[in-house]
Formats: sequence, C-alpha cells, structure tokens
Amino acid sequence: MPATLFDLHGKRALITGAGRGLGLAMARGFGQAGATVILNDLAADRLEQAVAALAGEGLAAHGSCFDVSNAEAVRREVPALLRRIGPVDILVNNAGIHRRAPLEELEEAAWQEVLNTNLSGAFYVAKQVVPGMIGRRAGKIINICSVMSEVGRPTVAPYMASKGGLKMLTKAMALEWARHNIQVNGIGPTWMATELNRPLMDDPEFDAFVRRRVPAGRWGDPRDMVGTAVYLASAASDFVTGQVIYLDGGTLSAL
Ligand code: GCO
Repeated sequence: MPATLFDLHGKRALITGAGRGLGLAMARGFGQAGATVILNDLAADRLEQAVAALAGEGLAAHGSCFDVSNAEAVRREVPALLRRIGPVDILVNNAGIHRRAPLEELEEAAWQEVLNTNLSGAFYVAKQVVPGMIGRRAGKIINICSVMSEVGRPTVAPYMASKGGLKMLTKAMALEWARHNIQVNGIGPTWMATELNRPLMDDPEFDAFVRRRVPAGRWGDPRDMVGTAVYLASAASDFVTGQVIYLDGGTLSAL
C-alpha cells in the first residue's frame, strides 16, 4: 500500500465548529496527518485557544472566526481566508447546535437557529469553497451527520430534522460534484462525550441509558472520529462518495 494513501501533507483543511469537541479532535488528527488546518468557531476566545494549542503541538494551524449560519458573514469571511491562507482542499462541516424541547413547546426561533447552523451552514460554507475545488478538479467535503440522521428520541426534533437533511445534502453534493473529482461523504456519530452532551452526561439516568443503548457500552470519544475523518479526507477514499459512515459503537445495529 503506498504510504501516501492516508497522507495529508500539502493539503489545507477547513473545519467548522473546531474550537472544541469533535471539530478540534479532527483538526488535530488532520494536522498530525500533515495537513495545514484552518479552525473555524463562533467563539473567538475558544478559537484562539484551540489554534494556540495545536500550534504548541507543532501543527500548522490558523483560525477564522465566523458564524456559519450567517450567509452574509460566510460570503465575506471564507473568500477572505482563501485569499489569506490559500485554497481549501478539505472541508469538514462540523458546526452544530442543539435546542432540546418538546416539539409543541419549541419556539420558532430555536427551530430556525438549529436548521440554519446544522444544515444551511453546511451549504453556505461549501458554496464558497467548492468553486476552487471545481477549478482544481479535486476536493473532499465531510459533513458531520449523526445517528439522528436515521433515528431519534423525543425533544430533539430540530436536531433530527437538520441531521436528516444533512445526510440528503451530502448525497446531493456528492452526485452533483462527483464529475469534478470532489468526494462528499458524511460521518454519523452516536452519543459522544462533548460539551454538546454535557447535560446528558451529567444526568446519571441518561448516562446509564447510553451505556445500555450503545452496544459498545460507552460514550464515543472525540478521538474516535479521527481515523474515519482522515480516511474520508485522503486519497484512500477517492472512489467513495455520497456515503455516511456511522461511528456509533453499534447503535444503529441494535433495537
Ligand atoms: C441527544 C444527543 C444526540 C447525540 C448526537 C450525536 O440529545 O440525544 O445530543 O443528539 O449526541 O446526535 O451526533
């Protein structure tokens, strides 16, 4: 097997929502695989700390602070980062939020916020990055879906709808951009030990539920994302597109 199959040297990767959690873990993994990483986050201080941490580990890291759900900000900030840092070869649409409530009590604004960030944001950022990929006839886009692209539970309707939509947006991007040698795939994590899930992890009942419901018997760790993300970002997956790989410890295989 050529050593370069999973090598990301010479590549630039933009990861949204990378100030912590899954995004930061993937950014670190891409950097360790040789990529120059551009971390995006909405929180400037969190972003600055994350970039400094990766730089402190000897990785090539930059930051770009913008709200993926704001189309105008994306239209302004992404071209600016392309001019400042160079073309993006790998895009990971990872930024995601939750607004948990019984559907009949959910405010319209909360619904809109989740859909705009988790689903529309992926389109807004890809729209700015893909012209360069088309011009170079090469690109990798990874959309962070969820087991909730397939199944769900009460009180998380906007998240389920956004992640289900993101699965189909992944397929739409894949079928439209395959002819340009751009591969678009998804990663669908199960319950992961991140700040998004802190309230659930701190709830002994929910913690016990996850440990029963996930056949692997544990919460996912952000580091569990890295191998699949590097695979989908590298030449190893050049003929794979439109797929969602579920990093779920067996969740979707069990009732
Ligand atoms: C919840 C959780 C889930 C998962 C997420 C992982 O409220 O049940 O946040 O939504 O953690 O789907 O992708």
